[in-house]
Order: sequence, then structure tokens, then C-alpha cells
Amino acid sequence: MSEPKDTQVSIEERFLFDLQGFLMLRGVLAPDECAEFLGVIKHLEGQTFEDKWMEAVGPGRPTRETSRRHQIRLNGLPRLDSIFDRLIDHPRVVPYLREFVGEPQLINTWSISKFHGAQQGGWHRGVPTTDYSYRNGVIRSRMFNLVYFLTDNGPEDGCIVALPGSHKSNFDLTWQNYSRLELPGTVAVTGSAGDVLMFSETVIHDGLPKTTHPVRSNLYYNYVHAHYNVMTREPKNCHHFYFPPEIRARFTPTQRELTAWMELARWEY
Ligand SMILES: O=C(O)CCC(=O)C(=O)O
Repeated sequence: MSEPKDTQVSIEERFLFDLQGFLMLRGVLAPDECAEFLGVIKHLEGQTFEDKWMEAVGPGRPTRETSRRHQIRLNGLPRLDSIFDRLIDHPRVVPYLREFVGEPQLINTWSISKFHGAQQGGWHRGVPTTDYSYRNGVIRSRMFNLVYFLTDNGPEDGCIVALPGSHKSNFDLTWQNYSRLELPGTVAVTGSAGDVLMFSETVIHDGLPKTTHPVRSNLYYNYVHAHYNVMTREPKNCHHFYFPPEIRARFTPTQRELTAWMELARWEY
């Protein structure tokens, strides 16, 4: 895999991403596309999954997680429906993946639907601040998340909340001592259905409580640099990270390139 020479990412976007640790892309999905994804998510959320793979590999994260009240999370989206393949290499986001990650590889995919009454989750970052760098004119975010908003994410809809600049903060606070927007500098990251939030996983973030009634559903596509060892990260989640050959056989060349690590990993049971 080689580093791209040309970039479609503007200097203003590079500036803002480096400053904040995240960027919004507006209007990536059309309303009918959001409706199509929402229909599939709703159908899947109503199903039960046997997760027989756990018999062979031991306990892990279930496909359908409901441990948080008023919230449903589905793990390993392309395993559940081929509709999710197309977001692996959405043409609007691929230039940003290449610009900010360098050699991006898809590691994890999930959805979160939040319903009225869902509570704040807990502040976190996926990787330490040392996994963000700017050197010789090149931004590198070792772990990078794309969040596709399928519904509006208003401030009361349980939207994501983030601390701009925390991808290079030199101080850590006891994050969990601060609820909602009390953590100094935090902002509610709002947007409309069809928008995409892109952020470095070094940014401190969380989800706000949901006080409104219509469901809020987002899709999360998490990428790492090719040098990152995917399978040691979270052994209980490997089933959802890894797609078997029969799934990758239907992928486009770019989708295969962005999941190439799966040809090297052994995950048979
Ligand atoms: O969408 C949310 O409520 C927060 C999601 C989040 O922080 C995560 O999945 O890591």
C-alpha cells in the first residue's frame, strides 16, 4: 500500500482537523439512503443473534448489545447485511481516510440507536494522544472514526460530545467527574441526517443523554493505520472486526484494499 501524493482535502480542512481533532462533512448521505439504512437497522435490532462463535472462542461482545438502557448497539455491520459494505469506501470520505490515516484499514463497525431516556455513556478516547502526530507537513491519526448520522443529532438527541483539541492535550483530568457539558471546553457535535463526523480516536468524547423521543441512529466505521495490530487490541471483539473470505468476496477493490489485513489474520473456528 502506498501513500497518496495528491489530496482532495483542502488546507482549511487540514487546519481545522489538526486544530480540533475532528471535522464534519455535510450531506454525505441523501435522505433516501438514510431511510434505507434505517430500515435495515430497525429490522436487525428486532432480531436475536445466537452468537454461536462464542462456543468456540469464549465470551465476547454479542452482536446485539442492550447492556445500556434505552440503547441498542449492533456489532460487525457487514456480517449482518451487505448494505453496509458501501460505507467502507464511500467516495466522499476516502480522501480524508488517506489524508489523515495514511494507510487506512477498517477495524470495527457498529451502530448505536438511542431512545428517549438513554443516559450519558462515559468519557473515553480509543488511543492515547501519542497516536496523533503532525510531522513534515503530514497529519497522522493512528485510529480514526467515521460516524454516519442516519437521523438528526440535535443537542438533546443524545448526540456525540467532544473536547476539541484533546487529541494533543498535555493534561488529563478525571474525566468521569464531569457530566454532560461540564467538562471544560466540550462541545455538542450536532448535525443532520446524512452528515458524517470524522474524528481522531485520540479526542476525548462521549454521547449526551437523550431527552427527545424520535430514535437517534448512527453508524460507526473505525479505521486504523496498517501498522496497528488489530487482533490484539480487543480479543473479545475480533469476531466483529474480522470478515471471512465469503464476505470480502463481494467487496469492491477499494473495500478489499481497506480490509487487506483480514487476508493475514487467522480467525477460524
Ligand atoms: O453516539 C454516542 O452516543 C457515543 C458513541 C461513542 O462514543 C462510541 O461509540 O465510542
